[in-house]
Amino acid sequence: MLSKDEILRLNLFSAEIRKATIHALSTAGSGHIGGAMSMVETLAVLYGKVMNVDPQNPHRKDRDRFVLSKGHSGPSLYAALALRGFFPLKELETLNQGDTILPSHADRNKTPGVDFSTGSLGQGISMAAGSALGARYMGNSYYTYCILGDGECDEGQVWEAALFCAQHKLDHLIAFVDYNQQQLDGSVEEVCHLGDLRLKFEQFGWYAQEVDGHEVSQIYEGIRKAQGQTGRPSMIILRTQKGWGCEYALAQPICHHLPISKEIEQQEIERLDREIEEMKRGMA
Ligand SMILES: Cc1ncc(C[n+]2csc(CCOP(=O)(O)OP(=O)(O)O)c2C)c(N)n1
Repeated sequence: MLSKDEILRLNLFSAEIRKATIHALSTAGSGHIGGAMSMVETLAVLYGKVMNVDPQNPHRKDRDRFVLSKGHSGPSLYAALALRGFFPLKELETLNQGDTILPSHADRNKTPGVDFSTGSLGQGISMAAGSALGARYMGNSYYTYCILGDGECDEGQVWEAALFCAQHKLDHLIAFVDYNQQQLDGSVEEVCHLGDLRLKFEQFGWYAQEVDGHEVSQIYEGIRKAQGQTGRPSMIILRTQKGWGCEYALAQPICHHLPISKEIEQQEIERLDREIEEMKRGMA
């Protein structure tokens, strides 16, 4: 179980990831804010607590691997990596510009700490399967973590990979679906309803759980339970809201990709700074 201090530290990390992401997106002028925001707490738990990574040596062989299968949400991953020290925070201001190390979608050839190139939805979970199987062949015990989008689950490749992971008993693979119920231009229900996603993964042979994706303690507990599994892969369905933690995005009917002005950045950063102060006071 996480201590109160750990929860505070991870909530503060989440707020810092949000601030750095909004700054990067407003410097670029626009971007995939909705899905970047909804997975922030999971990034905070992974990069702030769970994952064995070394910013000084991003290619260390025994590191845990991370696949951002919903690769368009790169900006909040970059913010988490920068805050962990993989590269200077200043780089966030080059998001999606020519010659940047931080393209809109994740690219392993450009960004320290990014293990897999993603953006074509549906493919990341296959990469994660390969990573987990590769660890076994190499006699390495690292974990592979992977975040999928709920809209992404409309891709047939996700289900082919899900069968493969169960067939090969990939118990060092822990995947998440960011179940924010929205995709690019509408709700998941309207575009292609997923039904009972937890049951579906269970039927595919996975150990599946559902947690509040904005509660760091629940995410952490889910990961600990998943790490206790042997002989089957794990899925953690994150109940989230698209745009969470950015009032401007939350207020839009569709917040997948939005323009973000400097005025909006200022309002959001001031609000997040107030939240940070309140969190710190609450623990004093
Ligand atoms: C194969 C493929 N088809 C279409 C797209 C365009 N696209 C980018 S994001 C997106 C919606 C993704 O929705 P979801 O997976 O729910 O992500 P989130 O809401 O978490 O951002 C689409 C259709 C793509 N990147 N790849």
